[in-house]
Amino acid sequence: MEPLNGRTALVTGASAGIGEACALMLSQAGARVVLTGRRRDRLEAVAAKLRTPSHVVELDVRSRSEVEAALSALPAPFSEVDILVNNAGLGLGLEPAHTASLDDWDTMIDTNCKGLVYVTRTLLPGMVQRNRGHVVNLGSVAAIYPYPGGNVYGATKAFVRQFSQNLKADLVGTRVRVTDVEPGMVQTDFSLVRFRGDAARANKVYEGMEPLTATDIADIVLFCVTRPAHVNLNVVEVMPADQGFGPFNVKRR
Ligand code: NDP
Ligand code: 8X3
Repeated sequence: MEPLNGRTALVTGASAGIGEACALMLSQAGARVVLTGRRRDRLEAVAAKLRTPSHVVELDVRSRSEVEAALSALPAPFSEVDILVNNAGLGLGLEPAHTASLDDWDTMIDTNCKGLVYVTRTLLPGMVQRNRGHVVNLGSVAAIYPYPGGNVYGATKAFVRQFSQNLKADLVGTRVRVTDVEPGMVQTDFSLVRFRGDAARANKVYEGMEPLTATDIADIVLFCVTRPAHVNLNVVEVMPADQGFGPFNVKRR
């Protein structure tokens, strides 16, 4: 395992769930951490738990100008980001395409696709210039396996998969690595956000089965970023043992 001492990690959406777990685990492995997200109080609470130096940036990844301004002016010793975890994201709703909210679709595209692109494009030139870096994107099994109501959420994660692989194509010959981590069901605030604060509905998603935890995913992210510099994990797909694939849906009359 390559140690992370002296390395700088930047995690988007570090205020909860998988992002928070990644910040904690990367810090435990020795990296200093830049925590970004919209909820400053939550970011500061996470920062207080870290054992390495940290820097909090209140940031909505949907704002290109905010992203460019904040991330191109990170203070020393946080200015040279070695590990970018593009984690900020969300699913909204589970309605079929013909009744789903177009506003929700906009929000998912703006956050999961455009936000990820803004952050990556701002930090990538520095990584290439230093010939050192790792971009870890949070995709999803929803990128590959369709399900009813997954319409735009799954499509945003398919974008993340293809963008990750195209980044890798562009970066061949540099020591900048790219990994797309694609989890199945992870119990976080994800379903609470998807169902707009309906805790009973959110809890039902994980009822009677053992979901992945945010720490399970952070552990995988840590594994990816601590491989020797010549090793690039392209895509890591992970599901709970209790989750599987559905059969084709056939409507019979
Ligand atoms: P959470 O809801 O627990 O966390 C989401 C994080 O994203 C929060 O820290 C939130 O911070 C941040 N975020 C959301 N919108 C924005 C925004 N506009 N700008 C900045 N930050 C934002 O969910 P998870 O931890 O589960 O999700 C993290 C990632 O993992 C997402 O990309 C999700 O799609 C993906 N994923 C999750 C799975 C699951 O089953 N949980 C499975 C597969 C993938 P704040 O609100 O403070 O801005
Ligand atoms: C979140 C996992 O299966 O709810 O990306 O879409 S799922």
